[in-house]
Amino acid sequence: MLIRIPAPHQPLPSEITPRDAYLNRRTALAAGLGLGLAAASPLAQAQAAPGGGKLPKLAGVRSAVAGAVVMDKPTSYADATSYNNFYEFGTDKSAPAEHAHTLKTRPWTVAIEGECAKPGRFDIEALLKLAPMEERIYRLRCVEGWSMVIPWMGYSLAELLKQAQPTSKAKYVEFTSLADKAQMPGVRSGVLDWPYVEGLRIDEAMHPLAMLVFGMYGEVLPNQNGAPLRLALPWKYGFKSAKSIVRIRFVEKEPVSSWTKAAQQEYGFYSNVNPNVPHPRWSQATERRIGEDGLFAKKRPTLMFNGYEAQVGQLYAGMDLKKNY
Ligand SMILES: Nc1nc2c(c(=O)[nH]1)N[C@H]1C(S)=C(S)[C@@H](COP(=O)(O)O)O[C@H]1N2
Ligand SMILES: [Mo]
Repeated sequence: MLIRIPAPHQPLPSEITPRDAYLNRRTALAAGLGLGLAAASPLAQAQAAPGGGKLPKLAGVRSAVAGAVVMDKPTSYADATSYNNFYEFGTDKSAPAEHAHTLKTRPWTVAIEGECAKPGRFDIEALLKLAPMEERIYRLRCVEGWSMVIPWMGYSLAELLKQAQPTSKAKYVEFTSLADKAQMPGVRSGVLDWPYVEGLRIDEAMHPLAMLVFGMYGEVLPNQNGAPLRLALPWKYGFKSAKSIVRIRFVEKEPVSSWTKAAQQEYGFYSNVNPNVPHPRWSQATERRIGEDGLFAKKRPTLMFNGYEAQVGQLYAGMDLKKNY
């Protein structure tokens, strides 16, 4: 039996989970679905946190990357697929689930461009086979003050990036989402400057926790969650994790993301989760975990780097995190 010793900054599950959820997890652990046996048991968590059962299955093994599996209880599939931000389909939380059925996820290619020795186009079928599919359970903290816990299927973004052999000029990576008015009704509105663009410093992009995601809850991604592939960057605010990506470009200069363009003082390039740096219009000290909205539900304290400080803190050593928000 493996005993997991939480890092000092990580509260014990018994401290952060409502009592009944905690007891449920104890039962699941006793049944062999917990972390001890899960490493050898593909999709163990998917059994504990079922998907919708309507989309193709996507199998994977429990990730061995440090910090890739948090102990928090996964958000229900129903909540994770009905309360979404995907402005290409509208600004209401319910709009993506209502409208994203018009998104065509096949055929799909991702262009790799810019400062690299091997630019090219990757077909989605090739991307699915590029590296072993892993299951990781990440916290997702939206800049708006709510959070979820999602079992993603995918692999480290670095697996793809290294194939392209970035040059020494590749200081940053820019990600572009699909923007097609015919498939995405929200793109007809001027709420953002389309296409949706995001960016990372190259060392952030190469960090093993930066994940290229193809599925969730043991199934392929629902359209509203960014099918057929998106990012999951668990230590950053949710908007950094671009959905339905069609282009990845290695660049020398810091990319300007869509949200920074829209409101530079509010959405900085780094956008690391940080309870000590408030958004200009609200505090970031606490969060509402989706699914815990009962009468007695308490807000949770937001964790530095969303609880991933032990893994990613070094990336920002010596940086003023208030200036580099
Ligand atoms: N292309 C694109 N990607 C996007 C967004 C978007 O509007 N368009 N919203 C972001 C925001 S604000 C969040 S919180 C997450 C939500 O991901 P989820 O719906 O899978 O929970 O997706 C991010 N990725
Ligand atoms: Mo968000």
